[in-house]
Amino acid sequence: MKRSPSKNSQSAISNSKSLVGVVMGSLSDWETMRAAADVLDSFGVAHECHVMSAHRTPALASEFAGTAESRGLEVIIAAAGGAAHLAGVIAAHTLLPVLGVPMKSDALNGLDSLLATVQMPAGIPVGTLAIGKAGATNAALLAVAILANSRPALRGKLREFRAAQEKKIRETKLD
Ligand code: RP5
Repeated sequence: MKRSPSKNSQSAISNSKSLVGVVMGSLSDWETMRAAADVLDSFGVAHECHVMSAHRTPALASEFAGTAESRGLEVIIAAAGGAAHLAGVIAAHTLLPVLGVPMKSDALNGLDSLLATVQMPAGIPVGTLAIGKAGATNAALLAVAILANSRPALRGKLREFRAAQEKKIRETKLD
């Protein structure tokens, strides 16, 4: 399980036994996407994180997606900002479920990223989450839920997570 995104094309495709691939368009997205890696870590889900771009490294994005299933990945989380085409391009090259996370952008606060990620043409789906850290967190939780369909132990951990979250809120006291 890698804890930081690989930074060059040579190391951007791994042969590890990761179940989830987390990819992002730029190293500048990592500050946000760490949240996804942290959630996957907390559930003990093996994952790999890489930087690749639909625009700046199109061949790498296509190679990563095209070989993902044969390398054992079961879910891909793809984050990008602005003209955010990474999740869509990845989805076009694989049958694996692709979860898109729109990054908050300087120019339009992530609305551009959201629309670019969510407005896929019929036939190639991207499950799009919220803009920014909430989306990164929920993408990882959704990846866990997908994997948990066929992994009872992981499903148990997800149930415990929900119960702990509920307990914390029920016990919240205001001044
Ligand atoms: C996108 O452009 C990236 O996903 C990032 O969110 C945005 C800005 O990238 P940098 O200019 O910071 O590398 O491709």
